[in-house]
Amino acid sequence: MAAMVERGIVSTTGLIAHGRGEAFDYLLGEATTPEAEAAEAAAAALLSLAQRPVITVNGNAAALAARELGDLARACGAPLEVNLFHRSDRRMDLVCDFVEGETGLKVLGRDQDAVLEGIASDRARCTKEGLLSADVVLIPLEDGDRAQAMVKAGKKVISIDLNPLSRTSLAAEVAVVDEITRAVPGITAWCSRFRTRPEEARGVLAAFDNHENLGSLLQRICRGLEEGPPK
Ligand code: PTJ
Repeated sequence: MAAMVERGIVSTTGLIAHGRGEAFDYLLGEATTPEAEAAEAAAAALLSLAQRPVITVNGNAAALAARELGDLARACGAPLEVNLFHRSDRRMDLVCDFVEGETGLKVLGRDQDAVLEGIASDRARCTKEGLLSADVVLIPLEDGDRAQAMVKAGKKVISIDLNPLSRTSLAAEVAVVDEITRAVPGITAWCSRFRTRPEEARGVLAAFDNHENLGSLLQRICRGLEEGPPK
């Protein structure tokens, strides 16, 4: 990630966000929990059943998992849209070029021609073709304001965020609390399964309750802390 900051892909604030994520990953045992697995299945179900799914990509997501996000985009038929919090024209070009080079896919975001209501920062900028007209949006490593604005705009939001208490995780329809490099291949595998099984996808989605799943994750973290260090 430090090298990615030097290249201009990751912002300096992105390094701090990365550290926040790592701290939660330690509390979760640096592994995909059963709750994360359930959320990954529900996320894939939502993406598979969507009319216009979109995957947003920021600097951190690009640096950590560009290829994996490209595989997921192919598996669920969603375009990748680059969208930066710390935006400059130079950084937009750098991240778009990087993601296109890693995935072999053309990304949306170079020509932002729309604005998402309810956000003061540059992060409101998006594309009409992508994010603005999406019904389901996957937002890896997203800040809370933008996640809430998307929910308010009527979009079904899937987050990937290691913090189960973040505003993003709480606002999402499906919050995947897992490290991005584990979460994305997990979601992709479920998408491949649901391609020929829409009924199964509907069943998985109907059985998923985000609030309950986050509660169960928090209990898991608390149990781990009470048990103390592994022997
Ligand atoms: O590239 P930009 O300019 O768009 O900026 C991107 C950042 C990440 C700086 C910006 O979106 C931001 O400040 O995000 P937040 O509010 O820090 O939220 C990021 C969330 O991602 C935090 O809750 C972290 O715990 C979580 N996170 C960090 N690393 C990972 C992670 N979740 C999953 N996997 C990770 N590797």
